[in-house]
Amino acid sequence: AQTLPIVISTWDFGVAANREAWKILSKGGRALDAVEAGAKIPEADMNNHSVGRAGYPDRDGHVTLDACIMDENGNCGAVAGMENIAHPISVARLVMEKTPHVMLVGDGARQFAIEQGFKNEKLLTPESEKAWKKWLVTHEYKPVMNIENQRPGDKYNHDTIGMLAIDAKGNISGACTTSGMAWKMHGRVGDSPIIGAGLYVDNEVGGATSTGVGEEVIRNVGSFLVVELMRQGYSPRDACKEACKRIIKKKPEIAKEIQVGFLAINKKGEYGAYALHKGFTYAVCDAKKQDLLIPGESHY
Ligand code: SD4
Repeated sequence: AQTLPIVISTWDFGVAANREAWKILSKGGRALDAVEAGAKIPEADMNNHSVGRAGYPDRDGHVTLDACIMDENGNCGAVAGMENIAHPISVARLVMEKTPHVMLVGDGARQFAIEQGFKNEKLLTPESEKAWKKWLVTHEYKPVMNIENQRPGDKYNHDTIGMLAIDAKGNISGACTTSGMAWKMHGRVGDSPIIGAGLYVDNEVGGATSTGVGEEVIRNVGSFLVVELMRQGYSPRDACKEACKRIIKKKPEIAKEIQVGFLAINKKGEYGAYALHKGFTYAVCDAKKQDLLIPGESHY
């Protein structure tokens, strides 16, 4: 049987993020604190061009960040299209804890962050600016699959961290944070900050999160779907597979060309994942092993 606590997260960079979350979970800390601390690792990573600082900008050169967080009591908070603030996951948590709202967007989110003591910073790095200028030459919007999977320093590296944790008390929380698809339209919001799409937690059942081209996840309310399937008795892996099948059924031509991956955990701590295409990975950390990286199964 799976031991608790446990934390799981998307992609190779999930290993380092899990380790940070584990510092909290292993001491009996709360899952909510663990997922926030874990998500902040890729947010701060200058070699990661898909989350937080140093994220690739939209087609107009703005770095706009999306994040959401959800706790064991069904509380949730989110920010979308936020500029100039390095840790959107922490702002999302404050939206949850300090406002009567669930989501703040754009300049309103930035203003709220400043009021809460966050620094106004330039997030576009010279390296990201260079990549953007290079993209402008062709300015063709064609998301590359699994780009996070390439090694840091590679030209394209882009994806989202979704993290799910169960603490020693058995409580579940989740976090999801991203700079969104590189070269997206200004104002575009993906699945990652949308509760039910990029992330969903139900403390009676489990949690789910997603990565990849967010439009197809929003269309199917992906993470909510995965949790509801687990409620009906699906294993985490089978629930993720079914959500992928839903995407394929609705838009078969699009599904062939894009990556989407789901990751899920149930109340017992059993976990699983499924993706449209090969190349998705996820990281698992519990008392037995802190740096497990598992290749996700895929449809194609
Ligand atoms: C989005 N799912 O914005 C997110 C993040 C992503 O590659 O870039 N995935 O659609």
